[in-house]
Amino acid sequence: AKIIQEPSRTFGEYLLIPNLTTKDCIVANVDLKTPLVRFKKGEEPAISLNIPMISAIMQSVSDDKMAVALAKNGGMSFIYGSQTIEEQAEMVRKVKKYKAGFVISDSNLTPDNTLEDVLNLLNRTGHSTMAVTADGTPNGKLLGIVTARDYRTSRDELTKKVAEFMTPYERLIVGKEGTTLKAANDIIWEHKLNSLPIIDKEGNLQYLVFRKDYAEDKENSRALLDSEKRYMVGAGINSRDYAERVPALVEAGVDAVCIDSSEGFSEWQYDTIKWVRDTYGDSVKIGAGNVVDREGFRYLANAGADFIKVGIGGGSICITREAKGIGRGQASAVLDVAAARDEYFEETGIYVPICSDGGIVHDYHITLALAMGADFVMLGRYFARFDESPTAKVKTSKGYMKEYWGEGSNRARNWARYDLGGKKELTFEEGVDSYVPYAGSLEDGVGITLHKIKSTMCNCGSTTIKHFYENARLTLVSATSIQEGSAHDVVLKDNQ
Ligand code: MZP
Repeated sequence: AKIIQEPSRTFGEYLLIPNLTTKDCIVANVDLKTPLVRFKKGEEPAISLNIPMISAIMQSVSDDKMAVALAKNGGMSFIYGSQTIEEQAEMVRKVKKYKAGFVISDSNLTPDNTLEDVLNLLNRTGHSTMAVTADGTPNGKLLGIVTARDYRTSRDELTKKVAEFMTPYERLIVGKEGTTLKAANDIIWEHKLNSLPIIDKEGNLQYLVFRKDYAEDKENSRALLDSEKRYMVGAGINSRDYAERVPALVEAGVDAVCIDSSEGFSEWQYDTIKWVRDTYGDSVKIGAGNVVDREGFRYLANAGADFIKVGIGGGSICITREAKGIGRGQASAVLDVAAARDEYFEETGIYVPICSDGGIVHDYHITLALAMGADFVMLGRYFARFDESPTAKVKTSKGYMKEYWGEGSNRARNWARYDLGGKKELTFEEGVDSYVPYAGSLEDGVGITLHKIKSTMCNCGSTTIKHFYENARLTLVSATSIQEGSAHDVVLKDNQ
């Protein structure tokens, strides 16, 4: 055998070293937009994510409810494929039926409600825009239109868009968090504005309030309210029934599919990608994987994969390394594959995004993955903890937990993910059934995680993922210095 002498390393063995933070390097200026699918040099990718996070192709993680919640926050779910084609297509259909459009306010809202209340209602009803009327009925006096922040548009883009819609004599006046709808309308009229952006304490755009004319001017309203837009959603497929599954998913409106396999350096994946290309050309986007090295990446990139997932055996519920002795430390895998992606880009002028899949334990691991060259990360355990995951919330002696099980566990029975032919009765488990600590709502959890990522990027002098990857400096840490990294040599008050 050929022995790779460098040990296989994982995220916990690295730390970032700060770079100069310039004055414009503030959290509000960090843009986490990242490509989802391959693109040619000088061109824009057909699909981008507004945040570098997608949810795992797992029964215990990604159903239609998770997909809507994550899409609202700028990411994307890949709905699990270990269910019938009809069931999976129906979940995709349910996500796509949500319109990022209008809802008339419910009668419980009054002009004195804060805009936060309005935003909560938008979130609950799965809409991004609401007309608020004095009595809550469609025919009532229109007080204003509130649109939730457009999660697919960066703050700068949206601010530019707001400016475009203003007539030249108007100025951009910014309202503060906590304003009531009535107060917002008063500002709009007093300053002769068409719209008022509302910002939070950190200056991030939260939502916009529009002057009522916009509702009366149908043409403008339609253009302004991004209304034909729908949430993006992906779906997992396998290399067996793709000729039936992919058409059903496409018909349901899926934005991208991804071959879900614990080990993707295979001729079956090649055939699956080729079938999609022969059948649909470039119009159906397909991810593939998982691989952990340059060879695996190049094979799938040459096959035509739109993005490539990286990681074998690092998932929190995964026992593949124990069961089969294959895998690679996640950091080493990402570093190697990122270098292969850059080399491929140099050679061909085609950029194939890579996704670090599994093994994210702390929020900072996401930041490290981005610094090491991942374009985005896929997370299972992380999303399973939230209200929006499909599993039961259970009270245990250690507090509230959510159930979380692997696709290779007896519970999921997703044998297609691990299939290499052979007799069915010889299948063996590669995953476990477990609990993860309950963590509340996705929006709150993701909000904190993103804030941490952005703060760290600022420490490293970057406001974009590309700049961060190109300029980040990482250091390996010794076992002793890892100990130094958490509270030490003090007696924690909670433990007394
Ligand atoms: P994590 O975010 O929980 O650490 O890892 C999630 C990833 O683990 C998934 O995206 C998938 O690649 C992988 N996975 C899912 N099921 C199993 C299993 O049963 C598994 N072994 O390894």
